[in-house]
Formats: sequence, C-alpha cells, structure tokens
Amino acid sequence: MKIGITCYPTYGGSGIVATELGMELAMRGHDVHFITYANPIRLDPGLPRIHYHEVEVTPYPLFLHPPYSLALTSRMAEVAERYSLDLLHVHYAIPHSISALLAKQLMASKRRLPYITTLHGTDITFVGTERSYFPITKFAIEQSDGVTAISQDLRKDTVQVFGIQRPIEVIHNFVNCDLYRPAPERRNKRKTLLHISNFRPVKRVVDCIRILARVREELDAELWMAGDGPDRGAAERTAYELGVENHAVFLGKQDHIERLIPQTHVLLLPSQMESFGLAALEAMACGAVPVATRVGGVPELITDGVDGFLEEPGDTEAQAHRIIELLSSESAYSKMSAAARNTAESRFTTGQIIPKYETYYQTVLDS
Ligand code: GMT
Repeated sequence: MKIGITCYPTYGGSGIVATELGMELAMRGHDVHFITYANPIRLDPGLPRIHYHEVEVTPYPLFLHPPYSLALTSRMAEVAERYSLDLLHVHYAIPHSISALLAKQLMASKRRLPYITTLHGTDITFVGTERSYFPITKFAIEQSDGVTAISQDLRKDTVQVFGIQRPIEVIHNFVNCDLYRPAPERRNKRKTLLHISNFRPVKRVVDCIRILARVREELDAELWMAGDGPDRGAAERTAYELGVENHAVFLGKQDHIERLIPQTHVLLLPSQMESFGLAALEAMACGAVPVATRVGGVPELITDGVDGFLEEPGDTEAQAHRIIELLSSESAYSKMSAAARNTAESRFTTGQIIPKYETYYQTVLDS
C-alpha cells in the first residue's frame, strides 16, 4: 500500500506512535509518506520506502495565525496525487482530520482518497471538547472513512463526549520488544525512578518530585526527569523546596529512551489523565516497573499488583508507598519486573499490533 501519514512530529506520544507505525509499515513493504511540518523525531531517515514531505506555511503580514491546516491540506492532496497514495492516516484529530477531509474533497474529481483518523487522547479529552474546536472535530471524525482509538476507554469517551455513532476500532499502542528490552547489567546501582513526558499539566510532573522526597525518607533513590515542557520550572522549584534537588536530575529531551529506560528501576506515570500510557508500555518492555494512576486506558495496560501499580491521581503518598515496598524486596521487584516485560511481549508487540492496522487499512479500502 501507499500510505500518507500525518502527525505532530516533535511533541507527544501520538507523533511517536505514528512514526513508529510508519517505520514498521515500511519494513513490511509498504510505501510510507510522512506529511508533516518537521521531520518526525524518531524517524530513521535511512529506511527504504520512507519519504518525508515538509509542509511549508508561508507567512504574510495579514496572518496573525498562519493557516497551517490549509497548507497541510494542499500538501496532502499534492503528495497523494504525485505518489498515487491509497489512503491518508492522520494521528490526532485536530487539525489533521479536518485537513484530510478537505484533501479528500480536493482529490474527489480525480479519484477516491480515503482517510483514517486515529484518536490518541487529549484530542478528545481536552482540546476536542473546547467550544472552538468541538463541532469541527466531531464533523471530521464522523466523516472519516475509518476511525481508530488507542484504548477502549478512549473509544468510550469519544462516544460519550461527541455522541459519535459510527464504529471505532480499538488498536492499542505497541512497542518493539527487540529494541526495548531489559539490560540488567546496565541498571543503575542506585535505585532510580524515571519519568518521561512533555511536562504538560496533565502529566502532574510536580507529583514525581513529591514522590521522590517521600521515597527518600525510607531509602536512597534518585529521579531522572526526561523531557521538557511547561511544568519543568515548577518541578525544579519543588525539588529545591523539598530539599531533593541533588537527587532529581532533569535530563531534557532524550532521543534514545530505549537506552535510558533499562538503566532505571521504576517508571512514574502520575498523570491526571492518560488514554493509554505509551511511556509505561515502553518501560515495561525494558523491565522497569510502572507506578501509575488509575485513569483512562491505563488499566488496559497495567494490572495492579501484577505488572505494576495503580493509585489515584494526586495520591503521592500511596504511590511513594508502593515504590518503597517494591524497592525494599529484591525478589518482589524481580518478579514484577519480569511480569511487566511479559505483558509487553505477550500483548503489545509490533508483531501483534501492526497487522491490525494493515487489516484495518484493507477494510477501509474495500469498503
Ligand atoms: O501525553 C502525551 O505525551 C502526548 C499525547 C498526545 O496526544 O500526543 O499522548 C496521548 O497519546 C499517546 C499515544 O497514543 C498515549 O499513549 C497517551 O496516553 C496519550 N496521552 C494522554 O491521554 C494524556
């Protein structure tokens, strides 16, 4: 198949899923065309059958907000025509789904260009519910030739929030278990907690610092904060206030988290909302135990007490308590670490999930 993929290339889990999906599809023989405003961060440009088409947004003094979605629409139609794309697959509804709908209409006199929208989370739970985006998001989802959601919970939210009647296929996030794997010999000697995110308020990054401070009352541990975003300053300030600034390392954005995770013991995901929790899955594949919140689609990934822990958002005391318990027993830790890896390997590998997208593409093309 010839597939056009659009995503946010530099920020967030939806772009990571889209990029990894594109690379996996290319490895399976499909031609994949990324149509985005920048090279996707995790894209390996050396791969055969991968193409990148930049969307250029021309500035003009009248444009207080240059119309990116229109430039994207034009580029989608142009690439679709020049490379005879079979379909467009857009990740994150706003504005990609709307651009795809317009591109499909632009192409209509020439041929059919179906588009699939994959919903990732905040496009439904936060941004999509904003009054200024609600009607157009609902319309673009309803008009899509196919819609997928990354968890059952997100599908339920989409139906509830938007009143969508059409079928939505659930295809969970996935991980390459050959790339993301445990490396016990590289594990830090000191107990190490890890948080990975884009430090938006929904991630509750300050909670990570509070958890560290509480854990350190019982045992020697450090915290690695990978990523960057609006709440980094607040997290750094809290580290000073709680006197743990020498034990919380802010690493900034990391390109190769598959090398970072195996060095750590526990992945912190204290989010207010999480439609799936890709960072937790990547950690589990590396044998790092996730301590997360019981929100959104996270329980579809983590079984509390078996391959990780789930507590309520904001309850840093309970999350810290779980970590103290876990890190105080070598045997309990090893058992849970192996269970985490087993969950990733048995349910969420690329080999299991990518064929679901291929089958879905074919269903949409045949419809
Ligand atoms: O939260 C992020 O890191 C980014 C965000 C996005 O929309 O790009 O991630 C969402 O998509 C990920 C990949 O499908 C999911 O694993 C995350 O759970 C989801 N984030 C939220 O729901 C907050």
